[in-house]
Amino acid sequence: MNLHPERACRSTLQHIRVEDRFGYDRDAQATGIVHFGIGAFHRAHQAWYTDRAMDAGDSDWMILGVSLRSAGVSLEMNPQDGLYTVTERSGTSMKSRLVGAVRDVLLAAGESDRLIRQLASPQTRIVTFTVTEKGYCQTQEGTLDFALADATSFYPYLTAAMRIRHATGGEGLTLLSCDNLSHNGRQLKRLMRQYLEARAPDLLAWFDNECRCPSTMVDRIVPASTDTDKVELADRIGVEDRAAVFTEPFSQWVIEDDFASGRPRWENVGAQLVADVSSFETAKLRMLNGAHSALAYLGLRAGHEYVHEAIDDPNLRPIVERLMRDEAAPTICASPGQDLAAYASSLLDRFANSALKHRLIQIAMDGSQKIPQRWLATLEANRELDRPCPSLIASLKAWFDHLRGQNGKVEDPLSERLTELAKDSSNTALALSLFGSRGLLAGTWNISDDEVRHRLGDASDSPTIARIS
Ligand code: CS2
Repeated sequence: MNLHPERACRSTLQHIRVEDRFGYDRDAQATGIVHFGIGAFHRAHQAWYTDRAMDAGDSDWMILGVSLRSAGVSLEMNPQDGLYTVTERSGTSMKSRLVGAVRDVLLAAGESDRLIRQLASPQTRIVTFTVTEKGYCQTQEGTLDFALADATSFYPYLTAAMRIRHATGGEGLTLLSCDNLSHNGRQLKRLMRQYLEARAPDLLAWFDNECRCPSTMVDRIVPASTDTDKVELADRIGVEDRAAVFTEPFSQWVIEDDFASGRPRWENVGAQLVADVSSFETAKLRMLNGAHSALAYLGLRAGHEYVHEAIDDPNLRPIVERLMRDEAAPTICASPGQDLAAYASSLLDRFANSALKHRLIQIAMDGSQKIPQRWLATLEANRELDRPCPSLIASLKAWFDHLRGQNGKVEDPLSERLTELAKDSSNTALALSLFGSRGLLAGTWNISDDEVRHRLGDASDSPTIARIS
């Protein structure tokens, strides 16, 4: 990659030519947030909101970023003193903000003492998470997978820190999940409790009384940054930014207002603090994410590379529109003022943003973790009302083709077993081996074997379904 000779960092701060930048004194701010999973999404979303909240006058909410697996982000961000840009793209317009909210990034396994010290520090009041669906280490039955949790997750670090906070009379923490799980706060609380019950039962009562796990709905489309993006950016802003993120102008954050000991006033910079996020969260998961996954598998199968190409395809657009308007929306109990028809229209526009270059293959990964809350919950709700879902069924069959290797290597925590099951199987056999009573994903969809055969088997390719798929 041939970038600009100067790198974005403290000493080049004044040379960075951006449209917008933070104005607060970073050195005067304490670290109030520890974030697990500091990828592009966090940098373009929660860190961006927190940065603007500090600009609007809040203090002591600097972020310590934590990577659980790879040192990649710390290598990008630490030489830049945690500084990076967020560039919003739409049509031909581009607008960059220099964000100062991330203090630095550590790799959990290599610096566990420092991580636990920061989590236990009285300065830290909130722990946020974007560890993706698989990062919560659930078994197919939804219980905690202890082998995974002990080896690769945040649970042990939090437990060690809670032990110190408890012993020293410290305040409780707010654990804020920002992942695409239904009832993400409730799920995190349930799994954290399972971990404590087994590994530190003496902390359970303290956790229940002092800590909070509000649910949130987070939304901003953030494609993985490419080298080409970063080269173009360097030309525009005059320095190299290896941690740059690129996103759409839209963003939404709906948060349950239930915090253990304070929070930034995110509402001053556009977040919505509400008593209950469920209708926003369900709409986002079933409509936005549900449509995204459908576009990914149907779009790749049709030979597309990007989301905007797939939504422009006259064969695919009606399937996705039907999925949102006629299959997902009727299963959602909207809050007053929440207009699901308008939401579907705005999603179609967002998907069509060709400046984003959002790769379908990025969305296609981890299907086994995403599909239950994106599609199966909708299928289940429609089944109770005896309503057909041709778009979702067509999408599931496109996922089957993806598992057969049609789009290259399958990226999924269950990839080995999934590809083994999919190899040389008919749709009927594969559907049964996934969703049948003894299937790999049994329990994710409450459906009998006969119904699996009837709805997903080869004979179920009715003319309507065949036409739309
Ligand atoms: C996408 C999401 O990759 C995916 O699975 O559906 O990351 C999506 O872009 C975000 O949830 C949008 O808020």
